[in-house]
Amino acid sequence: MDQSNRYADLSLKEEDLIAGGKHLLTAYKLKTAPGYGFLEVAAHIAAESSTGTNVEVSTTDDFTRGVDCMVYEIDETAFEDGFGLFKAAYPIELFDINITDGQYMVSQMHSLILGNNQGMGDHVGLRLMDFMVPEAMLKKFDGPNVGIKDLWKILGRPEVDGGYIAGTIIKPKLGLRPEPFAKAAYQFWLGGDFIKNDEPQGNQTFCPMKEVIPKVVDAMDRAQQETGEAKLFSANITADCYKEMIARGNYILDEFDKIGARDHVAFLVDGFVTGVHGVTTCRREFPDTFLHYHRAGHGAVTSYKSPMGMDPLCFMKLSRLMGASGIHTGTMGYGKMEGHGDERVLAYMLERDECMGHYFNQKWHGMKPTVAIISGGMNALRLPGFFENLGHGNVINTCGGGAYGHIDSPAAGAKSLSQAYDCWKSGTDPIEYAKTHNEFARAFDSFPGDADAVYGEDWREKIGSHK
Ligand code: CAP
Ligand code: MG
Repeated sequence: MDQSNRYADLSLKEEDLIAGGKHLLTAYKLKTAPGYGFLEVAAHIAAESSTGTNVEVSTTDDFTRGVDCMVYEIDETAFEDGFGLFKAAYPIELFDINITDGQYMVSQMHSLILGNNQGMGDHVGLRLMDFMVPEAMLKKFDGPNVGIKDLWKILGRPEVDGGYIAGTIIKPKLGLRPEPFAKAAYQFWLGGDFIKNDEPQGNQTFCPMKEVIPKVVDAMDRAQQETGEAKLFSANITADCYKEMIARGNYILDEFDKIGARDHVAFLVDGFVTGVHGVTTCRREFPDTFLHYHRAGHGAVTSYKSPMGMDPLCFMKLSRLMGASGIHTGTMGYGKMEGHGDERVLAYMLERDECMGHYFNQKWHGMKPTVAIISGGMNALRLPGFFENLGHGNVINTCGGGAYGHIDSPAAGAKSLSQAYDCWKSGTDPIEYAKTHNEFARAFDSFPGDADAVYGEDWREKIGSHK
């Protein structure tokens, strides 16, 4: 049934919808199944995502029709791969508010704008490319409470433009028992700021949480005393049940409290696999703890290889609405994961108070920022180019292989990361910089494949021998 006479009005103007402030706007990439018209399917999506179904139902009344989602713009040939674009406006009345506090929830919003419409049979691809939340809704999402400025403060840095946070992920990913785990942490902290659990690390029988955490606390204590610097640890509290997450969180905070370092802890939540529930549990149960949104599995819905799901930009926006203090944005083409240089916008959308996305300008109306966490195949050699592309270094960067793969030591690996930032910030040519900075120079020897690819094979002669 073609429902475009009810769920589409191409005379509606986007500027009027924005000025009215009563709609959440969306942009979708769509390819119809053979035999279906573009507007027909777009209207069906609007129906299924708001007040309708595939047929007229007799229970519909005038009020119902007043809150229909409306397709207001289409461009059937917008993309080279045979996909078209349509935009649709959702009246804000469609969105669910909590009975406890009147706040909007991300779960229902997600299930409406990217829910059943994913499985419809009259399209072969539907991807949410961008969305824009109006002020009236935006102010009623939790948003972040803790941010990078709180971490800068702990590190003794300025709260504005406090710079690069050099981090790592304890590697190997699995298989370290408590003693070697804590040793790995201690060794990195001698040169770096921030350590995170790798996302599958939690409470394995060979490394029980209640054995490893006290050892990590001790490692932090020793590293802080030895270096005279504050150190940070992002502990994974991901679990199926919120009670387990809260129990883990409380246990970890209590342990770090023993050295007065409760605020040196972040909580890592695997927000894609737990869903909004896991993130919001952490956001609300531990409002004073930095919420580290790790997104393992997100590629299933964000990968550019897929005609489905959502653009990574939408994923980022959802995480800020939920209240993530920081989220993995990928490495914008400089590391091992899928991505490209123009993904700068992911970081800008998270950290700015207003940002132009792929289709919409999003105003955040003072919502606190979410910091970009840069991870995945990074090392000191890749960082100067990354900072240049992004235009700043106010990020958390975690390099697992890039730190523990440094041929001298994890501490040297950590130092090479901060040196890479210093090199870029000072505008020095990396080859020149390497001549006077041993840890950075030794990163060339540690990652010769990257060194050849990024700086050319003659780096060996230019830098000379550093041992
Ligand atoms: C990085 C990492 C992260 C990825 C996830 C890993 O380790 O710990 O999970 O960064 O991707 O296991 O790969 P390396 P993303 O530094 O050793 O690569 O950050 O894009 O969500
Ligand atoms: Mg990992």
